Amino acid sequence: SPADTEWFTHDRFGMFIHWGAYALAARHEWVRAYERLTDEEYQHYVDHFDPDLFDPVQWADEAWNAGMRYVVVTTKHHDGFCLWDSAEGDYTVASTPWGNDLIGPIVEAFRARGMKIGLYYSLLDWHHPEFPLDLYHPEGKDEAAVAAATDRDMTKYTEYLHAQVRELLTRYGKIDLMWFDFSYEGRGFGAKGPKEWQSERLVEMARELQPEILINNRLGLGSGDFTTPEQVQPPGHQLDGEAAAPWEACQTLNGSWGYHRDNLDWKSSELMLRMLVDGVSKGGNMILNVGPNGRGDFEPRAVERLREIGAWMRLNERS
Ligand code: FUL
Repeated sequence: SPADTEWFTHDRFGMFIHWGAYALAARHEWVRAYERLTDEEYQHYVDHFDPDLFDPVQWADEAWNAGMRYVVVTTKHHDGFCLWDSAEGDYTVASTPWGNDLIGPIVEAFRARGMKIGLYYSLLDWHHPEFPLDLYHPEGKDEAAVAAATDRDMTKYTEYLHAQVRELLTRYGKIDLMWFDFSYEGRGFGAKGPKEWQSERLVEMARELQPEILINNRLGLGSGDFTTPEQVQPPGHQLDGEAAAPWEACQTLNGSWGYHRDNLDWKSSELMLRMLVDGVSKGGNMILNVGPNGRGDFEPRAVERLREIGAWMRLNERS
C-alpha cells in the first residue's frame, strides 16, 4: 500500500463518533433494520432532528483530554441520513429543523485541537431509492416489498455514493482517513462486493483528491491501509493472515455505537484502559466510540469514562 501510516500507528488512540437520526430513537444505530421500521416511521426522527446542545469544541476537548489524537465521525450511516448538506440529495441535515451542516463544525473543532480527521461513510443505504432490498435492508425480508423493488438500479446508487465521497473529500480541507462500512460479498441474498461499490475506482478517486489519505479495509479489497477488528481484542499480529497491515480495534462504551439510552452494559474505565494497553502492547490502535444523544450532548456516563481514561493518561504518558 502506498499510504504512510506513520501518524496513525504513532497516535494509537482515536475517538469514533456515531451520530445521526437514530440518536433520537435512542436504542441502537441499526434500529430501523432491527425493528423493521418503514421510511415513514423513521422519518419521525429526521423531522425532529434539532441538536440544540451541539458543541463540537467541547467534544474535541473531551477527546483530547482522554488522550485521543484522531477522530472518525459518521457522515452517513446505513440509514442513509447525511450529516452534511449534500448537493447530491435531500435526505440530509438540511431538511431537519436544525438545518445546518454538522460535519464542517466537527472537522474544524477537532482539527483546531490538533487531531487528525477521519470520515466514516456507509456503503449500505436503506433510504436511497435505487439501493436494492437485500439481506441487511429493513424491508429485505418483506417478500412483497422485495418483489416490488426488483427494478432498482444499483449503478445509480453507486454513482451517488461516489459523488458524495467526492464532496466529502473536497469540502473540508485535508481529510486524513476514510472509514468505509461495509462490503459483504458472499453473504447470501443480495450480497454486495467491490464490483457493486466500484471499490477500486473509489480508492483511486480518494487518493487523487487526498494523496495522503488512509483507507480502511471494508471495501472488499483486502486489508486496505489498516484493518478494523470490531468489538474484539485481537490475539496478536496474526489478523486475518494480514500480518503486515496496521490494525485498529474498534470498541464501544456499552456494545452499541449509536446513543442507546437504556443500555446498561457499560464497560468500566479500568476495563477500557486494559483493552487499550493490551492492543498497544500488540502493536495495534484502538478507536473508542461515543454516541452523542439527540440533543448533541455526550451523556454523563460517557464523559465520566473519558475523564477517567484521561486521568490515567496524564499519569502514564510521556511523549
Ligand atoms: C458495523 C456497523 O454495522 C455498525 O453499525 C458500526 O458502524 C460498526 C463500526 O461497523 O459494521
